[in-house]
Amino acid sequence: MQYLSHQLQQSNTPPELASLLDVLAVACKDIAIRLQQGAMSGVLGSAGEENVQGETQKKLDVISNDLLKDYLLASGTVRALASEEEQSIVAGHDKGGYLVAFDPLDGSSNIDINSMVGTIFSIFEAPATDTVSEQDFLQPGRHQVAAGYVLYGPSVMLVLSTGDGVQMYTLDQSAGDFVLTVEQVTIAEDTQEFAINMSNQRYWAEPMQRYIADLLAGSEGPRKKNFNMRWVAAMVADVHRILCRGGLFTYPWDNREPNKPGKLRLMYEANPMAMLVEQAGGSAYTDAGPILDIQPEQIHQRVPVILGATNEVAICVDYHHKS
Ligand code: AFP
Repeated sequence: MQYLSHQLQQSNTPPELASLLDVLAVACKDIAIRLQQGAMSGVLGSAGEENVQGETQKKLDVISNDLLKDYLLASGTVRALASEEEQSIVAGHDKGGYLVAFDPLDGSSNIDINSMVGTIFSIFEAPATDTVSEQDFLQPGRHQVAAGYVLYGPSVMLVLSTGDGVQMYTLDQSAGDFVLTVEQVTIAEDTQEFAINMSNQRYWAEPMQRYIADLLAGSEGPRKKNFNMRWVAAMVADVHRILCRGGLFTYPWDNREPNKPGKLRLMYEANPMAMLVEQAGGSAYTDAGPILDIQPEQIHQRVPVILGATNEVAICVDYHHKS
């Protein structure tokens, strides 16, 4: 059995990055325990506060965020961190080699219904300068040195890329460690499965309405094949399905709040997932171009997302260009 730390050593991951990834894995095992306790330990429900996004925080959002901050800041490997639950960056160890951006608990609306949630993380090298600021985080996603997530599902799974493909690990509860279970993840170029929140259909831009209508038209329509639909309402779970069996996932711009480019956040949702999807042979775009090429302007900025099977993403993006 290949445990995480052994696999990282074998893959020539820089020792400080391997140490940081090990700390992230330990923090997420701690989060998994809280989630599994659920109602028994009074961690469900709302924390009664709003976060920087104006979203009501769940108790487990706050607990997960605090756990990750404590572990990461104590590790000595983190120069600074950014979190969905933090207004601004949090300075870490002045000799820390890495910047970490994370969504401590993606899919929070699933917590109280015992459905899937996950922790998403994105890692950049720290600047060589003495000081660190939000500006240091504002790098295109292509500069990430590692990205991944821990999915708290029937199995607790760590999915990770350090730039050499994508590996999947499953938590061995008895050993208390993550075991390598998929050595190389690949996404098929074509698919017959898509993921979108259909209830927003009337708010989408016209090209997305046409693209989805053509999927729904199935074999009698222009695509000449039938499609299946899934929507878990947790990006981490929908992306995991795509890494496991292919598909297309999209959360497009809609006109409910026209000034908002999308719902998903670039730094700690779209960028890390885009790295994983590209490393697995898929594509990750906005309607304007690759997500990993976007020059960020602020740490909580939002983007529209179209990711998954390369040929299907190209078809979806093409609907926007033709219009
Ligand atoms: P929450 O963390 O607030 O539940 O949002 C999850 C998420 O950011 C992303 O993980 C999902 O894909 C998407 O929002 C679900 O959005 P809808 O609830 O509008 O379907």
